[in-house]
Amino acid sequence: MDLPVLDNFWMPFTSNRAFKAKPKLLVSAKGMYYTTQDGRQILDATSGLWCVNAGHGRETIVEAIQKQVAEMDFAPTFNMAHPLAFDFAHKLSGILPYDLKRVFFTNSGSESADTALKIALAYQKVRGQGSRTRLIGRERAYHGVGFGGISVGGMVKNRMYFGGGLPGVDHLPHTHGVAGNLFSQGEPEHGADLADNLERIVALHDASTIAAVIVEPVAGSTGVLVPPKGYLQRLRALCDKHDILLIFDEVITGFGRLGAAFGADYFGVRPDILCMAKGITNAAVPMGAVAVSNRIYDTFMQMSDTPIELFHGYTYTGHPLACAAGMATLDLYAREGLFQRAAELAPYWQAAVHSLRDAAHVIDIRNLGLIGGIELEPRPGAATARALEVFDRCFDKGLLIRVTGDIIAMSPPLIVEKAQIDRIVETLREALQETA
Ligand code: PXG
Ligand code: PLP
Repeated sequence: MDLPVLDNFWMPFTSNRAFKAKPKLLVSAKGMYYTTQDGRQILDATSGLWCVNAGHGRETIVEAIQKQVAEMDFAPTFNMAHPLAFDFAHKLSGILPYDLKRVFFTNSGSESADTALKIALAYQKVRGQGSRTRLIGRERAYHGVGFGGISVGGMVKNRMYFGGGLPGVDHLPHTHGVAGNLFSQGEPEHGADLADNLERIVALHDASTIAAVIVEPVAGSTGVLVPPKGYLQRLRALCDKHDILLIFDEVITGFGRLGAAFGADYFGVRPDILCMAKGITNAAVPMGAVAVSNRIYDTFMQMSDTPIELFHGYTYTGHPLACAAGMATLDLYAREGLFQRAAELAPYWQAAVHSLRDAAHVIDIRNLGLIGGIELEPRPGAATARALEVFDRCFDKGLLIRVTGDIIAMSPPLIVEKAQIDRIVETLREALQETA
């Protein structure tokens, strides 16, 4: 197969120069595997980009999209709608946790994060607490690439090139690096008290100026930071104490990744607003969503003094193809019991990734559900180079992993077999051994 012309596509979050010198092209996908342009099978240990939770090319999803596109390609949802958008919101509400049963559709996780922040600000205004304009994020957080998301986010490269960000934002400290937590299996023991930094922020700004706190239940993109035991519970209690909204960004932790429908279920902590994307359609059509509590939705319906209760939305909000894909995806998750399957496999996954403790260059290993993070000692004077080399070697050996900084992050589809987990770990061990 000939290579395409590589000049025109400006690739996202990629060294375009390095890629275009040595392209890696995927041309088809089925189940746990991609096929490369040169005809090799690649075992997918990352669910694409944390999104293909049910594995690739699932027939019922493909058929649902094909049927829908032939029937109605697009319909607006501003001042009119189509039944599928309501049907899908209703179906989704069946697995949404607690009382988060009202759904606003977006097209990505970035749009979900920005939508959640805007709903939080508008909610405070509508309920007569318009002085609550501050948003609190966390160091090392990833909430996508919109200006809202990078403002509350905490990954320096994603922020430093793009101006000052939203005003009135503050950050909690991240939860990594607490003494005694290295090589924790599952939730680390130490560090729940890091949530108390919210008290410090409240003392500095006053609660009456704070609208919301946003966190990822497990921080994914920054390199798999699992919350210390009790941390999220403490954050919830402090938000209650100060009447601050708690937003969970579940773009990665949603749809079975932790072995429960959502991180909120897994940790038993109720957010007020919940962001989704990725696994919502098994990534077959781009879509995101924001669920809010009945209380928030009802407040808008009862107290808004304008006919339009929320001045926000996207051309493609509730796109028919995405709704069709989402319906088929939720059916598939339920029919195959994939969230339960992830929960049952999690101990095997945990033992497998922690068996790399004595592999070359490994300085920490973290895991929860079907997520694994393996931190490497950076090569002196060349941060990220070692992990990138491991990534390349794995790809050459037929394994797709993800690297962020010097951390390897893995999140296989929830259909992964034990023998495939063994292969992931053994391939990684070899690649680490061969890397200087
Ligand atoms: N919030 C969270 C918690 C995410 O993980 C987004 C928002 C943004 O979603 P979109 O759909 O706009 O990309 C994400 C996305 C990685 C990686 O390298 C992680 C994400 C996306 C791409 C790569 O780990 N997370
Ligand atoms: N820019 C322009 C000029 C537009 O007309 C629109 C939508 O109509 C947008 C941006 C927003 O696009 P979307 O609704 O797809 O986010």
